[in-house]
Amino acid sequence: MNDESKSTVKRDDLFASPLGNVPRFVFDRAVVDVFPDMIQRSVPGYQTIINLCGELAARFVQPDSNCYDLGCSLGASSLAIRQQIDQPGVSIIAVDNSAAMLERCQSLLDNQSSKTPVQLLEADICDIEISNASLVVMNFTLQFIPLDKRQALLEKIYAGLVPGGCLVISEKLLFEPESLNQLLTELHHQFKSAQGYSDLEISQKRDSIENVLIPETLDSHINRLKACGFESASPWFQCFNFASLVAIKPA
Ligand code: GEK
Repeated sequence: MNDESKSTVKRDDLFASPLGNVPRFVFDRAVVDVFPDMIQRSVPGYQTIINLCGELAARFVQPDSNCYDLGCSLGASSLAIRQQIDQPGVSIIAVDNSAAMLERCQSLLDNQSSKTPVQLLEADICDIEISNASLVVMNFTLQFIPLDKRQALLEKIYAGLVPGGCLVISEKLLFEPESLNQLLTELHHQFKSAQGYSDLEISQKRDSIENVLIPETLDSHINRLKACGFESASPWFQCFNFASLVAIKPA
């Protein structure tokens, strides 16, 4: 057993004390240490979405193809995918630009026995090559990509998918009109309160992530996917202002 499997999940208290000037959110070592707790208590439906990535992998992953986990963090999606597939010749390529995330991710992957290899790549997902992909998962990562780079990234994913390949995108959403956005935001904050976050934690995290995480409307996502060639694109899950979409490349 290595150190990772012995450690318990650390509670996220990064924003619990008054910080004065709240720093811009970054995926550093401090975030890595609390990440599993942070994402579970901040994203309603997170575990359901991760589990579904495994189900979709069982359905869509083709022999001798690649799966991509873009913005893999600690590899939750890769771990779920790897558990559900037994097709031969499959490689999972898990990409993140945070070295701290990937270091921890590697030790978590080492704890799971599987015949499917996972290659970790420290890179900007806008710069990597995507090829021979039967499944691409981008869970809560597109929202961190500059708006003017999103179309090109989605076009690259579409081109790299094999016919019949599947893209999963999970995102925090923006709503229109503003009154509806306000309602969904308040419901999300209520969820975070129920998960044990204080009002101070919620407001400091919001300040830290503002202009780092840029949400878009569901219509913007669907329109972009369709413009890239994904004729079939639909949300399959939504809880408050978080949703997950599937998009299928025509066979
Ligand atoms: C999960 N998918 O557990 N290139 C590569 N990685 C990036 C980039 C980029 N340009 N921008 C941000 N990241 C995971 C959760 S977290 C979501 C994904 C969240 C990485 C960043 O380092 C972080 O690890 C991840 O995207 C976003 O299902 O924390 O809200």
